Amino acid sequence: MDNGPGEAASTGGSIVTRALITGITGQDGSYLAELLLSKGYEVHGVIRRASTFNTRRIDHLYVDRHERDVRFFMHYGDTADGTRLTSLLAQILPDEIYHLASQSHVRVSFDEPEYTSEITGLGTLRLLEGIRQTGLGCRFYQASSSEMFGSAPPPQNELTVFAPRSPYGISKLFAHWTARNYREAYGMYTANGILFNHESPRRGETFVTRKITRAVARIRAGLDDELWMGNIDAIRDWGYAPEYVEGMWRILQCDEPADYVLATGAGYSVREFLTLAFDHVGLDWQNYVRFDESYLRPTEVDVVIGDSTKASREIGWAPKVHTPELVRIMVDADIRALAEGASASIDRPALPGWYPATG
Ligand code: NAP
Ligand code: F7E
Repeated sequence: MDNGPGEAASTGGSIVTRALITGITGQDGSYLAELLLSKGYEVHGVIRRASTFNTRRIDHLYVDRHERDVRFFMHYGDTADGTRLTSLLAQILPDEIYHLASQSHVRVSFDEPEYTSEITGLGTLRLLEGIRQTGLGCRFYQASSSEMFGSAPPPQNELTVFAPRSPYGISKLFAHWTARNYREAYGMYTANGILFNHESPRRGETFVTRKITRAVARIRAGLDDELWMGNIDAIRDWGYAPEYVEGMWRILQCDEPADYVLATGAGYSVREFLTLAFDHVGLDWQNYVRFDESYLRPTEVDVVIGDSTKASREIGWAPKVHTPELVRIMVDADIRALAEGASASIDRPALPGWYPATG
């Protein structure tokens, strides 16, 4: 698919900012696309060719390219394919690039370390090299991760020494340092957002939060009676994804490129998340949760809790939704989705006023 021309830089005489989002079909990509469209951007997204539909999270944004005033375009591409990425850059000529595409599952990265390095690590290098070779003067956002902190003690901030514990964390660290190197070596505008876990009703179903909230909805409905889990002592700093993509945008609006931690600053164990989620529907998690060692990781990140003081001070970013409210949002959305059927499993825009009406 390639449903958009690259030359539309202005509408009705006004200059339109053009963004390219890799990973647009993912949780963050879908919220970010909505946010940028609501700000008047022209949005181009890279999607992977698949034998099944993988655009569930962005279908509501799609506009036939023959319509008037189309500002949303999709292009086939893959972070494994540098030639294609470079030709897309030359065709689209983006002002801002949000590089979100990645093999993003930590447990899977132990099963597929080479593939994860290829997509999550080298993918960033391919894109940056494409920007350098085409001479684009665009801004570049790299989706860095708290997983890079690994075993470093909390709270972690921009000055914490990285100690990754998974092929995913190591691949993200390669990408993070590559973005910094292109900033320093070539004067390119590259910024890293070091984001702690952020979740939503659009979260992939195999991440722990969504796995739990889906299970709670199904158990409540009498469809399941057990939930198999791994290490429930791990502690994470869980925020709300729509707020984090707004942080990504703020990071790229700075005059000078820099790296920022985005986090809520509070840690909860998986056990506490289970308690909050089951309590919300009046159930006791201990009656349903079972242990399955296949969900354990060869090396675990025991505790990450972020300190986003720098983001608060320099870009005015601060999260409003904390973990307990996030749990309620996700459980309620999964209960609703179950009642309405699978086609309703993608929630509607979450923060009124941010997004265009999408039906
Ligand atoms: P996600 O839901 O897993 O989405 C990942 C996106 O990358 C999807 O659009 C996926 O496409 C795409 N992708 C995967 N492999 C690709 C390839 N080879 N070529 C092109 N696209 C590919 O992840 P997310 O939660 O939105 O996270 C966005 C980014 O932030 C990721 O880089 C993630 O590693 C990073 N991050 C996430 C968190 C978090 O808590 N969510 C925290 C820190 C950093 P398909 O839809 O076709 O699979
Ligand atoms: O695991 C434990 C698991 O897979 C969280 C990605 O977005 O955030 C995410 O990575 C914790 C871990 O997320 C199960 O061992 C227990 O300690 O939801 P998760 P993650 O590994 O923190 C970072 C910041 C990213 O960048 C990543 O892209 O929960 N856990 N039992 C389990 N985890 C899963 N998935 N499934 C279980 O059954």
